[in-house]
Amino acid sequence: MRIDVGAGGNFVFNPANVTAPNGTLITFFFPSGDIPHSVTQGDFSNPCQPIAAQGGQNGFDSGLQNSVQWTLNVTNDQEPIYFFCKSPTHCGLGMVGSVNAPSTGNTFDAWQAAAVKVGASEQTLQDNGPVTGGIGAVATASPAATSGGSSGTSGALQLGASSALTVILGVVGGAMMLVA
Ligand SMILES: [Cu+2]
Repeated sequence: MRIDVGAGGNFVFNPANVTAPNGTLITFFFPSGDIPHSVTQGDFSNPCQPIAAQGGQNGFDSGLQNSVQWTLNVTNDQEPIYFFCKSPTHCGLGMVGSVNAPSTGNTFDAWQAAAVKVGASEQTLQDNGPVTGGIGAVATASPAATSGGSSGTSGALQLGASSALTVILGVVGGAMMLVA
């Protein structure tokens, strides 16, 4: 399952709410560019702030990133999982998402409305870098570079192939220079 971060250059996750049973891998694709984004686990009752640790377990946090992909594994589909972007002002502009949010009560729409209500009062957060683990969904690795997320896994493979080609050409070029 794929979620695009900052899709279309907007302060959104797309899709912003997904239904994902246990074992679902959700891969977030971060765009290239000057504006970093994050996928930071939040708490419905305290929008635009990282969720408090539960039983010694912190919420997941990608850290502020560009041009990476990052995967969460859903481990508790019985509770909704809320997340937001901690890049300054983004959450208050409504850059939030959810996994398995209910259709009534604490819905995605209610979560986003609560974030927008925080708006300009949003507190700037420190970037403490990637946090693996998570509550109800866990990251097992830090973000990894992509080609910018425009073409997903195949793009990453293409980038790998072209990088290898560049290395080969570089070696050939170096050899030629030595011969010359
Ligand atoms: Cu953002």
